[in-house]
Order: sequence, then structure tokens, then C-alpha cells
Amino acid sequence: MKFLGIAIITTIIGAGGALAEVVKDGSVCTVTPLGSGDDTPQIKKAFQQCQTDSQIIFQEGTYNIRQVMEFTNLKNVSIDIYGKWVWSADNLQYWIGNTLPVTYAGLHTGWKLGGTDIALRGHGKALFDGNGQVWIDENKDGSNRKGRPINLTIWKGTNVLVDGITWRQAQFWHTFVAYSKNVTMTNLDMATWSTSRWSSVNTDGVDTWNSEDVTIRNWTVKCGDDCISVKANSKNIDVRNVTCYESGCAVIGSLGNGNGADTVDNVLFQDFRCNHSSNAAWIKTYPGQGHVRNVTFRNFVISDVNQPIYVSPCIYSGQNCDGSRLPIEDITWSNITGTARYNVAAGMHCSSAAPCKNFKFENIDIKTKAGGAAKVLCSNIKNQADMGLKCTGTCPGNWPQELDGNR
Ligand SMILES: *C1O[C@H](CO)[C@@H](O)[C@H](O)[C@H]1NC(C)=O
Ligand SMILES: *[C@@H]1O[C@H](CO)[C@@H](O)[C@H](O)[C@H]1NC(C)=O
Ligand SMILES: *[C@@H]1O[C@H](CO)[C@@H](O)[C@H](O)[C@H]1NC(C)=O
Ligand SMILES: *[C@@H]1O[C@H](CO)[C@@H](O)[C@H](O)[C@H]1NC(C)=O
Ligand SMILES: *[C@@H]1O[C@H](CO)[C@@H](O)[C@H](O)[C@H]1NC(C)=O
Ligand SMILES: *[C@@H]1O[C@H](CO)[C@@H](O)[C@H](O)[C@H]1NC(C)=O
Ligand SMILES: *[C@@H]1O[C@H](CO)[C@@H](O)[C@H](O)[C@H]1NC(C)=O
Ligand SMILES: *[C@@H]1O[C@H](CO)[C@@H](O)[C@H](O)[C@H]1NC(C)=O
Repeated sequence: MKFLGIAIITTIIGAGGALAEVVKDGSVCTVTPLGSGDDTPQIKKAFQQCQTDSQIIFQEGTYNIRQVMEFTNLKNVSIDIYGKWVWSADNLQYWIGNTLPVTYAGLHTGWKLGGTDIALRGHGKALFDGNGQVWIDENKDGSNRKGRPINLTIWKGTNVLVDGITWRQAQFWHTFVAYSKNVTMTNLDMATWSTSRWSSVNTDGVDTWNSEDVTIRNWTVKCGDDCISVKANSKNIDVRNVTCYESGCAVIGSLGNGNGADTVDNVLFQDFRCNHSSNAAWIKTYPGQGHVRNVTFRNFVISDVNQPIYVSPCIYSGQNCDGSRLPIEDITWSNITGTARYNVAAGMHCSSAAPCKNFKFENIDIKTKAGGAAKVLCSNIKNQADMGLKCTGTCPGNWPQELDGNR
């Protein structure tokens, strides 16, 4: 398409005196990295100038991100990133004080993207480097840390595509999908690990929350917590072809600690590989209200997984496990093969106040890493007798998510 409009050039002088420009030509904004200093102002400028019916192109090179970014009113914008975006690590106090709240669990994000008809494409070239090690060390194995930024949050987005981006060393969760509808995330590669004595706690690949119609395809994730996590009020989530290293692989939860009812409906996890993960195909809730309904885990190859199948109504505390009124029902595990680290293939305790209903298992072949038979522990599953998997014992309410040896 040819645009006759006058090119508007916004010149920003970089710290080293380098000249960089946001060039707006018709409906296309083109951004060139400064090379030093802070690229956030010109990135903001590009999103302002091209926030409707536009394309924003980030040319190759390194962009330094020193400030939070919030672009939530985009309308029909395609964003093409060919460069490397590096989040600063020498101003942690700035991030801790300024990251944007995302409501969920008091968490914060460094980048909010929302609106309608948005495509964010990395063309296999975009690299997001969060300088995660400094956050891992600062966090010292703590849990969710206020201000520790989620890298990319899709916030109140409708018809959003995210494709072809590589993340390395995220500060916290790699991505978060909240209050959004029709989000497709394809061909993403994420990896965050620690080289210090502190572990990469809570560097989830993605969490969905209050969102529906989310499609995920072709991901490779190495991270310190849940790989793909479907949280409260998620509906129609279709996830296929994902390889997860180290992480919690495919999980529903946590949910059930909200004020009202927390629900999850219609989830498919298909074609997963879980390597050295904590769990593989699992569901965790607090003893709350709501439901988990119609979830399928299909075609999983697992290797050295701590406790492959796990269901808990009282995650973390192990308290009030039989008081939960959040039923877990219509759940299928199909074609799950591979090895468990210890001698337990499945630990499933459902609340006696709201027993699990309609569990279905087919073609489950989980052996111990050492080659022996693995236990299947079950409590309060209504159709236990005909669910397709033989229970070898009962599962106590406070059964741990991760084991530290044979049981
Ligand atoms: C997160 O996204 C930003 C872009 O806003 C990028 O600069 C940064 O490197 C990414 N950090 C990671 C991998 O967490
Ligand atoms: C969306 O924006 C592009 C320019 O990037 C424009 O060509 C197209 O017509 C817009 N679509 C609609 C439906 O307005
Ligand atoms: C969902 O979003 C995609 C863009 O990612 C768009 O092509 C598609 O038309 C949208 N679907 C609906 C039902 O709006
Ligand atoms: C998944 O990856 C394969 C192989 O690279 C590719 O052919 C396919 O188009 C990808 N799927 C999507 C939805 O991008
Ligand atoms: C699955 O995704 C990986 C990238 O994570 C890709 O290399 C592979 O080709 C995909 N497989 C299919 C069948 O699409
Ligand atoms: C259950 O979820 C699947 C997606 O995994 C969906 O295709 C199906 O329609 C859902 N069933 C009901 C009864 O909603
Ligand atoms: C698990 O991942 C490790 C590290 O990448 C690799 O060496 C090993 O072959 C993988 N195992 C399986 C069964 O895929
Ligand atoms: C079972 O899963 C494996 C691994 O994903 C796959 O190769 C195989 O085709 C699946 N079997 C069936 C019957 O779908």
C-alpha cells in the first residue's frame, strides 16, 4: 500500500548522542533503537502515534527498557519486532515502586498490552531479555513478590495474536492473559533459570485469568514454576504442542481463593512433553467455591516427573481439604506415558464435601524411573470403580504436591 501522508519524524537524542527516530509514514511507525540510554520514550511515542489502524515496526538492534509501558487502547494495530528488548536491572527499586497492578494476587507487570485486533509478531527474531537473575537473587526464593514484574500482560485484549517471540531470563511470569477474549499465542520460546543458589520461583510461562477463547500452539518453555497455568474464570482454553522443562507442565489453578465462585470450563491440553517437571497433568485449588469442569489432558510424554498426576482441593496449606465446595468434574486423562521420579504416578484427594465426578482415564502408562510399577492414590472420586485406572491406595488430604522420595 502506498501512503501519501507526510512523514512525521520524532527525533530523540540517545545518551551517547546517537540519533534515533520514530518515523511515521502514513499508518506505519518505524522505530530504530537508540543504542544506549532508554528507548522507552520513543517506544511510547510510536504506540501513541500509531495506536489505531496502524503498523509499528521495531527494527533490528537492542532496545533498552527502563520504564513501565502501558498500551491498552490499541485498535487494529500490528506490531512487528525484529530487535532485542532488554529490561534494565540496575534500577530494581524503580520497578518495585512503579510496576502496574494486575489485580490478581497483588501482582504487578512491566508491560500491559490491550485493545482490539492486535498482532504482536517477533518473526523469530524478537528477543525479550528480562535480566531475570537479578530478580531471582533479589527474591531469595520468596513467593509472589509485589513489584517483581510479569513481563508481558495481555490486559482487556480482544482478538490478539502473539507470535514468534523468544524470552530469556524473565523477571517473573513470562506472560499473563487477563480480562481478554480470543487470544492466540503461537511459536513462543521461553527460558528462565538460575545460576545462583536461589531458584527461579514463579517464572510461569503463561497464566490465564478471567479470559476466554485462548489458543496456544508450539511453545517451548523452561521455567521455575507452572509452564501453562489456567487460573480462575478461564473458559475455552485450547493448548497444543508444548514442551515444558523443569516446570509444572499443564495445570489448572490455583483457584478458589477469591471472594466469589472461581470457575474453569472447557480446557484441552494436548501433545505435551514434560521433562524433569514437578507435576505433569494436574489440578490445584484452594478449599473455596466454584468449579473445574470439562478438562482434557491428552497425549503426554513425561520424563522424570516428580508426581505426574496430582489433584488437590487444599493446595499449599493442606488444611480444610474436605471442606472445599469447589467440585472438579468431567476430567479426562488420555494417553499419558513415561516415567515418574518416585513410585507414585498419581496422588488425587478430592474434597468429601464436593467429591470429584466423572474422572476418566485411558491409556495411562506411567512407570517409575527405576522401571517399576507406580502407585495410584485416590480419595473421594465418585466413579472411582469405573474410571479406567485402578487405585492402589487412598490419598490423604494433605498429600504433598511434590514428593521427596518413594512412599
Ligand atoms: C519483557 O518485555 C520487555 C519488553 O517490554 C523486554 O524488554 C524484556 O526484555 C522482557 N523481559 C523478560 C524476558 O522478562
Ligand atoms: C487495519 O489497519 C490497516 C493498516 O495497518 C488498514 O490497512 C486496515 O484497513 C485496517 N482495518 C480496518 C478493518 O480498518
Ligand atoms: C480472533 O482473533 C483473530 C486474530 O488473532 C482474528 O483473526 C479472528 O477473526 C478472531 N475471531 C473472532 C471470532 O473474532
Ligand atoms: C507450529 O509449528 C509448525 C512447524 O514449525 C508449523 O508448521 C505450524 O504452522 C505452527 N503452528 C502454528 C499455529 O503457528
Ligand atoms: C511443535 O512446536 C515446536 C516448537 O516448540 C515445533 O518445532 C514443532 O515443529 C511443532 N510440532 C508440530 C507438529 O507442529
Ligand atoms: C468440553 O471442552 C471441549 C474442549 O476441550 C469442547 O470442545 C467441548 O465442547 C466441551 N464440552 C462441553 C459440554 O462444553
Ligand atoms: C530432557 O531434557 C534434557 C535436557 O534438555 C535432555 O537431555 C533429555 O534428553 C530430555 N529427556 C527426554 C526424555 O526428552
Ligand atoms: C499418544 O501420544 C503420543 C505422543 O504424543 C502420540 O505419538 C500417539 O500418536 C498418541 N496415541 C494416540 C492413540 O493418539
